[in-house]
Amino acid sequence: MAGTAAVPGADGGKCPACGKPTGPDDSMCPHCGKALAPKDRKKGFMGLGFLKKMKDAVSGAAKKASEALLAGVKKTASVVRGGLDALVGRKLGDDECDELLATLLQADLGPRLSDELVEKARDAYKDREIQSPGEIAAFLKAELKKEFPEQDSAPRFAEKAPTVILVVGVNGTGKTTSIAKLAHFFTQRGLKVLLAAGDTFRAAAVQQLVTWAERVGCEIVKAEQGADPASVAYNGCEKAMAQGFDLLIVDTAGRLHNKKNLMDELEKIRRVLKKKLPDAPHEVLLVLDGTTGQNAVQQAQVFTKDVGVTGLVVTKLDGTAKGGAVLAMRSEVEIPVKWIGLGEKMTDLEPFDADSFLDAIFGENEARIAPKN
Ligand SMILES: Nc1nc2c(ncn2[C@@H]2O[C@H](COP(=O)(O)OP(=O)(O)O)[C@@H](O)[C@H]2O)c(=O)[nH]1
Ligand SMILES: [Mg+2]
Repeated sequence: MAGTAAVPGADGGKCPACGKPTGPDDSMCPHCGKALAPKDRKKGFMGLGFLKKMKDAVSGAAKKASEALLAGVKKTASVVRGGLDALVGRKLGDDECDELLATLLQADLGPRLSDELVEKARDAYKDREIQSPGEIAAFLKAELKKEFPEQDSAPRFAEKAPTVILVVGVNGTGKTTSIAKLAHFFTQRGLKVLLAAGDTFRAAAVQQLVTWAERVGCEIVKAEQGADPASVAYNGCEKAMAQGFDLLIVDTAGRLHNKKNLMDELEKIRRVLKKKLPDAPHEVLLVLDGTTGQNAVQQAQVFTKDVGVTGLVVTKLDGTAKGGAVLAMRSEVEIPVKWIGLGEKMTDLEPFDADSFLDAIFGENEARIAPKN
């Protein structure tokens, strides 16, 4: 493979049958045709082929899983669709605009975005771009689509393994569960994943991640309760580099009683990771509890200012009618939503795909009309 001169045996890149070098993307030995396990593929290099394959895997997963998504966000969808259905057959006057606003607020799209959408719908109706309130769903979908540039939600990978993902957020939002889900997602796709139990504040937090690592079938680096989280992250990074892991995912504590301490701790973890790998962390994911709606939006604003967040994970969308907060994030916080949590199992995570999400909320059969600029 061009640019990936594999050294036999280095970074696991050796066929167990013929002993010849393998590439990072090979599912079969290119020399003797033996099927290769992930451990037999070359590690330590993420070529363009690899990055493309991962991006395809992520976007493919989003499209395929849309049934899970439909089921996951059905509470939010029923609020939105119920509200829009009530307008069908009426003129879009002041009362109807008020009702539309109330519907969007109830689904927690937030005051700013909701106002903006209602005003756009009102203008479009005046300009006869929308002929009847029945077309509002398609119109809103098209307007919201403009807010989500496609490439934005793609996960970030290091050009050369390991990629380091730091996971931050307030306690109880679903950090540890989301880490397990991410580990499962990437392990299933052939990556060698290592976890670092950086929430050393409570012994139970370490144990929770250990249990998940066993279920997922990946390795974990941990320390005693009370140990310095930055040293756990450092040890994780060292092991990931030395043993050819593709991905290191670092868990962190999220107690907010003293925000400055928390931010200092996260900053120290970043600093220490950089000592081992100057580009790390390659991704900082902020986990937000979707059931808290606009509070999640506020948390996003606080964290993104201080911690260099590169992506959002919005969890618990299965339990709420406030899933519109995912859309509010986009207008209030300049960080893309990358993953959404749709349940407590390790399979209940999807890459965020704006099209599928908007379909799930506003109705799949609504025409995707092009918004007028
Ligand atoms: N329904 C549902 N529950 C979730 C989801 N993600 C996490 N949880 C639950 O939220 C609780 C807190 O999760 P945890 O990962 O421990 O949060 P952390 O404190 O941020 O690490 C647990 O009971 C999880 O099972 C989700 O997407 N849907
Ligand atoms: Mg946790």
